[in-house]
Amino acid sequence: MAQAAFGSWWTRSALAALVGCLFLALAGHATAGTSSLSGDANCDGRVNSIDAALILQFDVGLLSSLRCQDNAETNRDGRINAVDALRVLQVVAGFMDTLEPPLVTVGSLPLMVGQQGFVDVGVRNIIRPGLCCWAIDLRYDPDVLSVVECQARFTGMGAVVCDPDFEADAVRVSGATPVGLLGDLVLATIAFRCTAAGTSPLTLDVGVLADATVGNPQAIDAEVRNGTITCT
Ligand SMILES: [Ca+2]
Ligand SMILES: [Ca+2]
Repeated sequence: MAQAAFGSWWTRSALAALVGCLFLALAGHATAGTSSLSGDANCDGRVNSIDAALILQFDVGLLSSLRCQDNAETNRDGRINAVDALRVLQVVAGFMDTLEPPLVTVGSLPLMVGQQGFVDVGVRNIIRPGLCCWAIDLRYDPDVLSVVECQARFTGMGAVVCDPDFEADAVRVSGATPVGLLGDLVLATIAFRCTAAGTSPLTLDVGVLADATVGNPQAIDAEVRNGTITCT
């Protein structure tokens, strides 16, 4: 009798300890820090199935908040739900390369008047099926800068153009390839010369950014990070 009672106590205690450990693991309290990593719902610096479980628990109301709630919103649709959890699991399983948002970027430079410098126009975090087609205008202040040269940097199968004289204040970088380009890519390198003192914004105007879906390219919803060139 006493042995049975002890066994029952031990079983309940073990279960309670196990549930406690699972809760701590799922909540990520033991290792939580800060992170802006998309998908990292518990801020432990990793994106894994624990994050997917946390997002699902939040979605069904078992958790009222997440430690890094902004990270849990992975597809920028304004909701944290099973779609976000699925995207996390796709990364875990290797079906997606990253949950970080696609970006179109251009660099920034300080230059002396009369001096020449280079900035790259590129894309980051491109996932499968990859980048197929792009047409991106880089606008600048022609009272401060002149374009010396514009060189397309893509050398694979397809066609690319970098037009330094597209408009009086804009360079156009465009290209197309049947092979989906993945990851981080430099699309063009542009040489500017400072012609007067001042600061010129480098503003990206993304006209086309489409993926390599066979027969039906889809627009890639990318964030834009502009740059500046300061001439002194
Ligand atoms: Ca995590
Ligand atoms: Ca979402």
